[in-house]
Amino acid sequence: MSKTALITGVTGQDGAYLAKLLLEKGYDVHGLVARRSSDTRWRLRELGVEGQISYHEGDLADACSIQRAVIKAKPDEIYNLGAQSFVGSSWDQPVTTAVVDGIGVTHLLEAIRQFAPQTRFYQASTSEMFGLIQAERQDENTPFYPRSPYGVAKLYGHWITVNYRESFGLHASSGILFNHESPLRGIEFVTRKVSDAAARIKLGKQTELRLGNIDAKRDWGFAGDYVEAMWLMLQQEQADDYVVATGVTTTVRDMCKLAFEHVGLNYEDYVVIDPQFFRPAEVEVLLGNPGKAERKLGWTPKTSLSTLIEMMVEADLRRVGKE
Ligand code: NAP
Ligand code: F7E
Repeated sequence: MSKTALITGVTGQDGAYLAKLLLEKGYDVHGLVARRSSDTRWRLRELGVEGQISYHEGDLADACSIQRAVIKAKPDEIYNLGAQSFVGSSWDQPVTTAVVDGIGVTHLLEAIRQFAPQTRFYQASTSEMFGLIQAERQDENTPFYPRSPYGVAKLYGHWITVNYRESFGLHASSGILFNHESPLRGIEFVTRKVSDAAARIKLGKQTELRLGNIDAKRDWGFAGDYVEAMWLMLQQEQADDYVVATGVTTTVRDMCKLAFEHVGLNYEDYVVIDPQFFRPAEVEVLLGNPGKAERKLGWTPKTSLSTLIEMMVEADLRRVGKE
């Protein structure tokens, strides 16, 4: 018998890669989609899976819609990937971020507790919860210190997941994922902003790239690798929490260098530092220790940052070339 999965955030970067992975594994895939005035399914089309998913209209802020989706889909596994996921916007929409990224998790956990207690649950937690880092390499035992309304909301989502596991015995796991990118990344995130700009400048369609704090360091991996770790977490007998990262950290500056070098350009000739892209409070450095995921899940990252950035720049060159 094939398993059924419900993915919230199925139209997002990770949702698209996870839907493809689960379909390849023979799952019946259901997706929660929020009502929007314009099309949001382009990533699913890009991966050729749009027509293979059963869609349920709903919003994480709306408990009724969450209950209905859980009851109708009857999933064996729920992956909660839906979120207001852009750190920068979380200062502009702090309450929406708290409701969707925080309270939305409780809506799902309550629906599972009341209507489907055997359903396994994955919560998309984040390295942003470490924020002002309390250890040089962050693992599952590192204390949290979030630095944005996004980090604070996600910390609530993480702890309510742990709490429902401990209170009600739910099979609820939290994946503390470090930054992961792909050609399907939203254009507002720095890797994609850079790969798109490198392609446009190379093709003569842009003259400069305006960035904020290019000394910030991130532990960047490939989204396609990271969704495998999500799936592995829900295949374990016991639910648990796992850090998923590469164990390598790089400055935004060096990531830019890689992208521009790939198209034969020097980033220093095009990057302009612009105060509007600095944040009210910055997470200066993140570096994960994925040792537990390696030992217990048998998961390791497969894609280096240079391969990832090349993949992104190549995809943007093709896309911009057709415009
Ligand atoms: P993303 O591309 O921004 O996708 C977010 C998804 O959430 C979209 O499908 C979006 O729908 C949906 N969504 C937004 N508000 C919603 C609402 N109120 N109700 C229902 N759905 C809603 O994010 P991602 O990069 O795939 O990340 C997936 C998850 O992992 C997020 O929870 C994110 O916070 C977390 N995370 C990401 C990273 C990373 O580096 N990518 C690292 C750690 C954790 P629309 O298409 O309609 O906007
Ligand atoms: O910023 C710096 C910025 O927006 C990375 C989300 O998926 O990962 C992501 O959050 C760094 C920051 O990602 C620009 O200040 C400089 O230090 O690509 P980002 P993020 O904030 O790390 C975590 C793990 C998540 O959970 C989130 O959902 O780059 N930076 N100049 C810039 N960032 C942006 N966006 N734009 C710039 O111009």
